[in-house]
Amino acid sequence: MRISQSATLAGFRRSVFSLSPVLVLALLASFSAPASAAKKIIFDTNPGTDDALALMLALNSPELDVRAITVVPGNVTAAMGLENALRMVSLANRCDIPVARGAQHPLFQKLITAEFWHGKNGLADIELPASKCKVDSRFGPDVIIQLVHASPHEITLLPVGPLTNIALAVEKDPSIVPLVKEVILMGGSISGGNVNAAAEANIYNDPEAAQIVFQAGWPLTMVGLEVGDQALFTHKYLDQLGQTHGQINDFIYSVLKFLLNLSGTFGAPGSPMYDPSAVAVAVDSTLVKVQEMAQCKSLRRC
Ligand SMILES: [Ca+2]
Repeated sequence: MRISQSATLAGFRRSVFSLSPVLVLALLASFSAPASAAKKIIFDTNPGTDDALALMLALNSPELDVRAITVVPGNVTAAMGLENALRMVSLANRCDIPVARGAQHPLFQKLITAEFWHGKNGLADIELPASKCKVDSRFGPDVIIQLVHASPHEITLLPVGPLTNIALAVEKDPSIVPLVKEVILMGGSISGGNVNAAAEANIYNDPEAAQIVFQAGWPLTMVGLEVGDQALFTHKYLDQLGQTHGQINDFIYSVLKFLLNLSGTFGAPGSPMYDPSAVAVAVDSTLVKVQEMAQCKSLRRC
């Protein structure tokens, strides 16, 4: 495979080193309001247990200003994911953030959900109170398009699920591509998958959407499986988290306890922090080392 280094191909970076779970824990415990200079993000998500951790991390990181949450199916159905997103935003007392319904299925593939990993309700079987927040009436990809045009060169897209909504936004309005500040996504792998030997779940669930997003030509940082696998959340950190209490804290504690028990059944020493790692990179890009890689305009020309 030939790797080109032209200017338009230089934006695709991959993360190769882990971040500290201690820092993730510290950020999870931070509850400051967004600062005015905070990075504007659109959080595209399929909640989902690690999506829940990532969302709470984003909402409670003063470095980030969550402008919208768009929901995509993947870990759970679109309807369940939307309900979960609304309940979590309500728990965080952030009904000011638009939560929009997105795609209902992958572009071409059959939807494959993963309740076995995320619990029957997608949130570790934790029943959050009914949401006091209302769903935004707009279609998720339209929210992305509108917000990017409203704040050109300022919006960071932060997808932590299949890339269906992002791809739909690009297909509907390609003019957003040069107006997006950057894309930081959780997905992909360079050393082996978690669905099969090669594929990571977010990419596997909608590979056509992933191709559109990876080839769009915008600056893109892929926070792949390797990063989350090195950012292991262990019982030691859970014990630390359990020493403080609050609605969000207790919810996060229960999700992490569920994930640690699940990881334990596979003999793993801790639970990988996949989606939270992408948020952490958005908070502080120096947490990881990245390697510039070629971004192919066409798979046949790579
Ligand atoms: Ca996810």
